This record gives sequence, C-alpha cells and structure tokens, in this order.
Amino acid sequence: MIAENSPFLSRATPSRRCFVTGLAAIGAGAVLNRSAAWGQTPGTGVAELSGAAFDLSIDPIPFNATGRPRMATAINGSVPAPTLRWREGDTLTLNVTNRLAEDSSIHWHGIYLPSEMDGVPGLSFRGIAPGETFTYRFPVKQSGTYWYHSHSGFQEQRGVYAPLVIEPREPEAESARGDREHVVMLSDWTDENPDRLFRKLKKQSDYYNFRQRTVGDFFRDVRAEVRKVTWPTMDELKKATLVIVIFVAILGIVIGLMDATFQFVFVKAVAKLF
Ligand SMILES: [Cu+2]
Repeated sequence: MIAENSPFLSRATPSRRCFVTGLAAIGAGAVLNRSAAWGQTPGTGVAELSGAAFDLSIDPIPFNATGRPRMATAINGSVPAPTLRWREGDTLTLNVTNRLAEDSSIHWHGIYLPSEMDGVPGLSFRGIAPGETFTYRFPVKQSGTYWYHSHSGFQEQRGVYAPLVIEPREPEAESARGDREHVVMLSDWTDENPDRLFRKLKKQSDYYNFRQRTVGDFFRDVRAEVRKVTWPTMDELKKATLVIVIFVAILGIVIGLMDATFQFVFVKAVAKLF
C-alpha cells in the first residue's frame, strides 16, 4: 500500500488509495485527465490505475470511432486499455481475466521479468484460455514509460494496448520535475476486420495505397510540361499562316467555290502582309 502523501499516489490518483479497478475507475480517470479529454475517442474514458495489485478484464465491447458501430476489445471497458502506474521496487500482482471467446494474453513490453511472466504465448507461457484468470506476479526492477498489449491474434489492433508508467523508487530531483505530466498514446483504428486487412496485405502489400493524384501533382505536371514546350517564332507563325491561306485558296479552286483570278489576287494580298 502506498502512503496517501507519496508523490507516486498524489500524481496518479490524488483522491483515492491505490487498487482502483473496474469501470468505476474510468469515470475517475476521465475526471483526473480532463485536460486530455480532447484526445479521447468518443464514448470511452481515459482510465488510469495505480498501485501494486490490479484486476484486469479483457472483454468485447461495442465501439464506434467512425459513426459505424463495431466491436472492439477492451480492458476494464476501456479502449485504449487503462494506463497502469507502477512503482519501481514493488512486487506486482496482476489478475488478468479473459472474457473473450478466444485465447488472450498481456505482454508487458520492455519490462524485465521472469520469462513465464512475459506474456507472449508459445514461449514459456501458454496464453489465457477463454474464461480463465491468469495471475502475473513479478518485481518491478526499472522505471520509465513503456506499454502493454495483447499478444494474441489482432486483439491489440482492436484496443488491447495502453501505456505503462513506472515511477522511480527514488523521487526525481525537483529540477527534473515538470509542472504537469501528460501521457500521450497515439494509435489508429480501422472499421475493417483486422484479420481480413492482414490477409489482403499479405497478398498485395500496396492494397491500401490508392495512388490518388493530388492537386499538387496536377500543378507540378503542368509546370513540367510548360517547360518542355518550344514556342514558335513570329517568322514561323507567318509562314504557317501563308501555307494555310494557299491551301484554302487551292481548295476553293478545286471545289469551284471561288474564281481563280480572285484566288490569285487574294493569296498575293495575304502574302504582302508578311
Ligand atoms: Cu510488445
């Protein structure tokens, strides 16, 4: 348990003790992180959990990021999953319950821990079966900002990812502290089934590269083409006009529209202009 006045707790959850879990925390997180609300996906809160013991539940949830209702995969009802705040030196207990219809897992990205706690299925961990709760237990031997995510199927792409912030055991020097700390996590979302998306990319890696031209491309092309054009000289223009006039005159004689004498005078008059 962390003392109420510790810098760790006061920065993370000023109004409550540790072990904040469940949906209720999302509301609390949203209030505490009000300044970050502009970055949230509509309909989701920014949850933040801190302490040394966590109950995390992986569930499917209805999700609407684009106006088209879809299903996402959430932790404790949150997409992205709740930010976890740990403290260097603590030994953590993380109970992760899989409420999906398929295997799941949580991989603690970049964290030093025993291999069986790493959370990558197929190595020294078999994954978390549907309905099962797996307890991760390990000491925190580092500090810094990391992230955690599912390592099963495309659950990460569907929402099972979040930041991990580990406070150093020794408080930072006053001079190294900012006035306020913000956690920024960027991600993207597709309404398309990520399995299908991946299959398409495996078959054709440029499938989503539409090669659409832009207005900028058009003006670049125009500039390049104009540079290539060699404009005719005045002399060349005059000669071309004369050729056309003679051609029209001969055509006139051939089809009998004009009198031959008139033609001759006409052509001579035009030639004089040059
Ligand atoms: Cu990872």
